[in-house]
Amino acid sequence: MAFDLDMIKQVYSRLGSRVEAARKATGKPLTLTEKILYTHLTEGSTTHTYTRGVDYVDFAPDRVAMQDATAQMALLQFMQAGRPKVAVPSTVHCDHLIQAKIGADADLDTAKSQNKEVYDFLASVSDKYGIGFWKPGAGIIHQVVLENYAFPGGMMIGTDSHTPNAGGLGMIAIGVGGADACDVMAGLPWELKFPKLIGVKLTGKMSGWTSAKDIILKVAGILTVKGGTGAIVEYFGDGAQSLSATGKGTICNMGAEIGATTSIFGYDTKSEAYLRGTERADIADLANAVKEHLTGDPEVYANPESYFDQVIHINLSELEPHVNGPFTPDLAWPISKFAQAVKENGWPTKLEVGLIGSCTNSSYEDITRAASIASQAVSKNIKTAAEFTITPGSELVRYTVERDGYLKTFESMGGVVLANACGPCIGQWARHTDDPTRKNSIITSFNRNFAKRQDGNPNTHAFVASPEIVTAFVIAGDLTFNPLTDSLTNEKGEQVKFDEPMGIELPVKGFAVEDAGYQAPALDGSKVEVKVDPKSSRLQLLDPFSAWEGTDIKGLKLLIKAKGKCTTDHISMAGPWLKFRGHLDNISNNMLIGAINYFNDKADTVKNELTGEYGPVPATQRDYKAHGIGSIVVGDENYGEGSSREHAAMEPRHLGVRAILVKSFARIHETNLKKQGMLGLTFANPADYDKILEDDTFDIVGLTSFTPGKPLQVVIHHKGGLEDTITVNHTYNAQQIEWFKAGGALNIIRRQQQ
Ligand code: MIC
Ligand code: SF4
Repeated sequence: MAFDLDMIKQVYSRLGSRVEAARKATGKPLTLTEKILYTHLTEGSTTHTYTRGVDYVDFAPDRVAMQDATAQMALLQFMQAGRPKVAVPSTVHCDHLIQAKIGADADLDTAKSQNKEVYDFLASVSDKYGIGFWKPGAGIIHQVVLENYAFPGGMMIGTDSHTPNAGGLGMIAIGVGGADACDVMAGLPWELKFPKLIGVKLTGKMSGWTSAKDIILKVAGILTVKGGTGAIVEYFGDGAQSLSATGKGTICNMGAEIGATTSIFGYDTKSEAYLRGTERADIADLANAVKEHLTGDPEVYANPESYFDQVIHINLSELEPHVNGPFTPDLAWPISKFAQAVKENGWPTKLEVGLIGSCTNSSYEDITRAASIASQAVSKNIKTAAEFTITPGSELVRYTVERDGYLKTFESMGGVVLANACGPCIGQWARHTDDPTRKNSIITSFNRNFAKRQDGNPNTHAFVASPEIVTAFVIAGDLTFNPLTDSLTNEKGEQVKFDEPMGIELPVKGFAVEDAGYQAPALDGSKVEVKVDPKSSRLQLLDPFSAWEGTDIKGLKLLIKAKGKCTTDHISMAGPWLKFRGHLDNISNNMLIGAINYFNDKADTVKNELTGEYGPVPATQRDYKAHGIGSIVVGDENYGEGSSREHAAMEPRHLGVRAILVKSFARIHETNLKKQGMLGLTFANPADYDKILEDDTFDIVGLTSFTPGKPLQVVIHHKGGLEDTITVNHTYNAQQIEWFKAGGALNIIRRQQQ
């Protein structure tokens, strides 16, 4: 599991000179983000005159991390790249495929037998290509990375949208699709549009019930799910320095919910304490020696408006705990206004289940703060009203909090400890409910709360808050209760109030673990055989996609015009479908089944233009494919928000959709489409969305002179002979146009290997 100290030394030896060169070239003091980005430019791209939000730049990340649900596709692609070993340190983490049903031990055993084929595949590919393998039960990717691999000033990519969690330790950590990971593991540069910079200045100090989670819940309310698109969010100010490293991790983690490329905090005494506390004193020593480069320049922080594209000020002394939701993570309510919002909107006041943990909030500090509330249920004789689950983020944290008695505290008030895995957060939750048609409320300390996300039930109203607020609500069982001000009636009939939560940042006795769950790869993997059963329903080797035909694309049908929010959960649902993440044809049967059809307000019911009948989206598309007819998908704003899963791009590609035309895209999804050779287009005039009618057919014109910065045209043939020609924009650069022409980026890598 050893982190790569030599690699870190190399990064730090470049840091000073790269920062100096950048200061000289730009003639300006630098933000922390710029320092790290400039340190990771590839040798060929060392100019510093990039226009933010415009120029594509090549970077050389230090690490790659992959979780099991996305690693399968990433590694199936990597296997085709023809490399004997990965070019940068990489790890695989088995966390997403474990279903939460009974409790940690039983659920883990079930997962190991149900997913054996996939775990064996991931373990053998890792062994062969020099990738570190974290077994099921070891923990959730982002927590394990923070504990073991994140380091200040580093740059990492990960096949999961919450990779930015490592920003809590001062690393630029960015979520990507598997095809991007495949490139970096193959030693190719990784391209990113030079980000815009949003500065968040934190002043004051939190107290009482307010925690790091409330900072990001508040920021989400300010910036909304789109506000961070194309930007890196840099936090600074004396308030930032008072936050624990794991608290900073929570903020960066959930920064994915505002669409930010990533978020980051500078190196400070809290980062140092965390590194030392997780047995990485040598990294702390190295970081101390280059400390001045691991934070933004003082001029920048003194005068942020001159250096950031946008600046947000938050006074932590005044920040209230927040509850966000339902159905979207940016609907932010300060706790003092929440009860009223629940009543006014008619959301179910009874709380049925509270869930804490996940990659966002499962640090030692989180658990101790939540436990300090949980223990009051017992000491104050309050009967816990709702169900309660706890998902530790890693075996290291789980083992330590068990040793220190906190798991017992939860169990004594009715909590159920689940496996160290994603579980309910990703819909891997066999929730027991007497009536799924009833509107109901749950509250979690996770980060996403899109409809159906946790339990697949559209009637579930999911809210998001800090673990301690969730715990208090669980005990009260009522969303109109304000834990800060209200009392509860206990079993003796007395009125009791909660004392404020108390947490411990790092375990006084240090972390401990018996088996962290790590498996090192073979030194020489050339003899390791990777087997994929051709009859498997879970794994399928990839066939190359076909190249562009060299002409404009004509006569496309409208597969679906998606209405409103269309996240990757709508495009390629998780939960029960996670088991097909390594089998492109099987998982394609979930394509867009959650998207709402604009013309009938129904999910998974679209008109098949060949038969005139309404049917499921995947079946309709398979029919078009069988007839050699292409189609397009039309969508609204921030299409593809949420996850990094590239299945949301590969499924339409596999089934013959030719273009996705939307008002705007979420970053990772747009790149995923490009990587797979799809056309991702946006309406030049968003109101043209209204011109798209159900029976239209489409021609995409201008492809033979497809050029960066030059819009394309779409001719819409309406039924009855009328026609509209609209302009559509794209963000393809020269390289990405080559991917389109070749039928996908992997076809180019493959060609280079031959
Ligand atoms: C998520 O939180 O949505 C996931 C599940 O972790 C995804 C990755 C996936 O779909 O496998 C993400 O955030 O990227
Ligand atoms: Fe897992 Fe949920 Fe974190 Fe995604 S957000 S990595 S599903 S715990």
